[in-house]
Amino acid sequence: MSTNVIGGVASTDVVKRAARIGAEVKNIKLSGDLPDHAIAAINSLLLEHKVIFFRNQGHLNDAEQERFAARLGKLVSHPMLGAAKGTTSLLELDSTRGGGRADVWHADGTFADAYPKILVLRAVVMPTFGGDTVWSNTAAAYLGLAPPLQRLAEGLWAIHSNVFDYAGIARVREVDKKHFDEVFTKKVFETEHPVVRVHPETGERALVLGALVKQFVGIPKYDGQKVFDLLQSHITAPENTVRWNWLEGDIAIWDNRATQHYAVNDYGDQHRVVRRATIEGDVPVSVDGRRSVTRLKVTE
Ligand SMILES: O=C(O)CCC(=O)C(=O)O
Ligand SMILES: [Fe+2]
Repeated sequence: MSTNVIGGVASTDVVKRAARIGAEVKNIKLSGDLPDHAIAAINSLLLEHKVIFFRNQGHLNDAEQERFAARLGKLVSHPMLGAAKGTTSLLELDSTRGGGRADVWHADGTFADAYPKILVLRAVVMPTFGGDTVWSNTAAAYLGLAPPLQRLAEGLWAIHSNVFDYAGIARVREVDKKHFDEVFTKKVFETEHPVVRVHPETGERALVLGALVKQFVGIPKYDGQKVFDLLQSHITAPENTVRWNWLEGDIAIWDNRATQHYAVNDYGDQHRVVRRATIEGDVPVSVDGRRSVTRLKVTE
């Protein structure tokens, strides 16, 4: 194992990639065997930068990715999509398959109350051009709102569902529609989340929105769409984002409680495969101390 950094974190080994979000961490070999202080250092870098990137982690196979990720919390598999073949929990996204191109702004799994807190994504097959992923800092997006708009957002709750308005999404392929209709929505979840959650570890306020929002509680769809567009536009503002150009063997880890992400669909028919470990999250809490509530859960 390489000595480094983490643990005694040499500041030169952490290179910011944008002012508000994202850092690359160099000179560390990720593994399930890292000492506790290294794992604690990774967690605090994650809280600070929201998404952290590691190149040259080609030594990680599925099992080793899971072993490393399990050091950050409890691994869970996707409620509808299950675990990729040969793994206990990994989600595979393959560009040639339905649902394999996550080209919408979203936070992962917000249809559930305790949605994932951390994701560990590994680049398995990358195209020769394109295929970057973009992350946004949703705490910075909240901070960028004028105070009256912060207060508006703090009073709002939104219903998130896996049966969201899929027809409203651009570039839908037949294979994606089939996957959405037959696999992704075979169970139905609807959860009410506060639009502003208080981060359980940092205390920061962050916006909770994204593609899975179906509507706001108590606001008709027409007005709701405008409010959604206004708030979400602060999440997608380029200044609040960082973009990663993947090489095979890279790892990205993000804090799903304070980010959204978008996998750019600009690599044509090329093959792109990523595998993701998912770490169980906690139920969001609003600024006035109320917790998210699942209103509907149909699992048969
Ligand atoms: O394909 C990617 O880069 C990201 C896919 C995604 O949304 C995810 O892994 O949660
Ligand atoms: Fe995602």
